[in-house]
Amino acid sequence: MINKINTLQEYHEAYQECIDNPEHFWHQLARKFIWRRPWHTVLEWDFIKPEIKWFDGGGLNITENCLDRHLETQPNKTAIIWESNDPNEASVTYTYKQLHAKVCELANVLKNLGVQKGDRVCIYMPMIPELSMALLACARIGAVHSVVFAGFSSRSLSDRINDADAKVVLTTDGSYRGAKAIDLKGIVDEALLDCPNVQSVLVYQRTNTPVSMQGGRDLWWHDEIAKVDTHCEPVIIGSEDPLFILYTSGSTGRPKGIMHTAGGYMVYTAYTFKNVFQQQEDDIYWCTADIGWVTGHSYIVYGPLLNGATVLMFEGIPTWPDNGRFWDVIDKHQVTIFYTAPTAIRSLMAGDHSPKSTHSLNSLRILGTVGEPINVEAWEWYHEHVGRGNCPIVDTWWQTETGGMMISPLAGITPTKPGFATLPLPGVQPALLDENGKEIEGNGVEGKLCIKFPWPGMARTIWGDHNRFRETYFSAFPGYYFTGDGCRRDADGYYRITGRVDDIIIVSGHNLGTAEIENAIDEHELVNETAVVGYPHPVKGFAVYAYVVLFAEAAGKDHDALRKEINESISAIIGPIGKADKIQFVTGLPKTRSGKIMRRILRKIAEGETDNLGDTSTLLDPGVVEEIMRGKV
Ligand code: 7RM
Repeated sequence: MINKINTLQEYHEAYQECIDNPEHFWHQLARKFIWRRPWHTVLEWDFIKPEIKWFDGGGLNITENCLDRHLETQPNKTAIIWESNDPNEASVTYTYKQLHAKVCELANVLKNLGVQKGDRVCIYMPMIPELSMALLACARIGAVHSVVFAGFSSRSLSDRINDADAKVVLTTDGSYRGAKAIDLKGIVDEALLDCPNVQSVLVYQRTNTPVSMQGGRDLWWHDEIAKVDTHCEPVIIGSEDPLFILYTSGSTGRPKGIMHTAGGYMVYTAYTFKNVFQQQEDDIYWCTADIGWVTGHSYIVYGPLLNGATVLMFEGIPTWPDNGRFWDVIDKHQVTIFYTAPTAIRSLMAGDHSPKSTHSLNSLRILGTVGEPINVEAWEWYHEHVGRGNCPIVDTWWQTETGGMMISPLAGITPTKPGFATLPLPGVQPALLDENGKEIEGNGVEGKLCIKFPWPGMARTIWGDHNRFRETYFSAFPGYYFTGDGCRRDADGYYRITGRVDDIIIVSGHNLGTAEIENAIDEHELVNETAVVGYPHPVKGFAVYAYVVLFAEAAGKDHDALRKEINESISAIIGPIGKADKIQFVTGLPKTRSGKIMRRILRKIAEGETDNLGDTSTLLDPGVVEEIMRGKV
């Protein structure tokens, strides 16, 4: 159905075609989908305002393309295979026909709760099939989903619910993660103390643990499903109407509600999924991300289902009940395409977590990675120990904001190099910019990665704050979308992402804003001020290093006890993923005369650098640096 590139020459042709006539290129692709109303304009754009519109005037429902269209051709094909956290619990499968029915039922429940087109629904659920159904049910009726990763704290949840002004929350009684059971409903209850506009909470029973149900607000999923049938007409929405909001960390303050619209996102995720993975009809595709992140949205839910693929969904973690779980699951379900993150790869490289001789892994055909730069050692280990030396690796660079993959090999087609995301996909026009905002031409160069032409999957705004959208992505280099990443283009024109150039730390593939963590630490009553930086970590990619200045009242307090309390505070406000690996107590922070903390210096110290600290001449008190270096933890 969706155009597939089959050779390197075809890739180069498609790439060129998309430069010469992007509107024609995307028009031809978009025509392959079910539209209920044709578009009048393929593309309108302005990177200064910024305003981007794809397929404007068109009307569609993405679930018709994910589900209904496959009912004619392959109703009994497996859409979802679900593997429980507990290896002894039976797996569950849904065919396209069954999934369609489940989604329609849930959509009818949402309608009964008063949810209408354009309303926001917050989804806070573990990795069970009902989570995919929840996204699709919202899309079915034109509601805007806002999924919050179920590892976030109640405070993060309430902030996101309020920012999006969601009136319904979908959750479960509890969740399992390895040996742990988590009281999700309890976290929701706590969050909702601060969310006056939430009218209903729909609770799916996953753990059968006792929870409190607030009368007039909380409803059991199964009770409501019992009241509806499996027929639900799709609500047709405009191409440029919102499909979802997904929050991502900002370098300052509050998280940003990245908003994606329906038409362009649909075309882009479907096209990139098909081509990057070179997906075939009989593939069993497994992406280990959580649906709470964009990778899950685009490449567990929308991209694969748009292509009628079979998707494996896994509830658990790689290390439980033992370190072979990923390999067990691959063999059990005969996974052919496996997509994971460098942090997972690095944790499985360590110790004896490698696949054993009892693991076959010979169903695997293609491997993928996403989320952070992958170091050469991890790439080679992945290739040799997981791919058994014969599976192409696609290192896919993209972002929440880009909606889909941007720079990536096409599996088995683009020659790869360890550590390189290789070449831009058709429609993606990267540019490397220097400090003065000048585009650096030619090869063998390095700069800040920008994109100079729109692609259909790109975010359209930050929910409720278009100014911040412009400021964050379109103002550093006027006329360009700025990614926040540094990048090298080597002699062959291959791209290698070198990491963030802003105040975002990627810890185990999760983006954390330094400001966010600092805010959380500052909440401790004995903390005066703090500066947070990332430092390289062998497994997590980066880990959090916090420099903390205490109030005088803290004198004599046990430092290890304080460290524990500070991490509890981070855990409560952001979630356990934000915890600091290292906390150093200092008497002052290196600041410029204008009062700005010089994180550049702190980053170097955290990395273990002792002499090359760069220019310290603008420091108010250079003595502070000496002290910090002496006390490094
Ligand atoms: C998909 C996703 C985005 C940031 C991005 C980069 C980093 C992602 C790669 C990568 C090097 C990769 N969305 N990043 N993929 N860096 N190589 N293949 O991760 O919004 O959560 O993060 O992640 O810094 O800007 S995200």
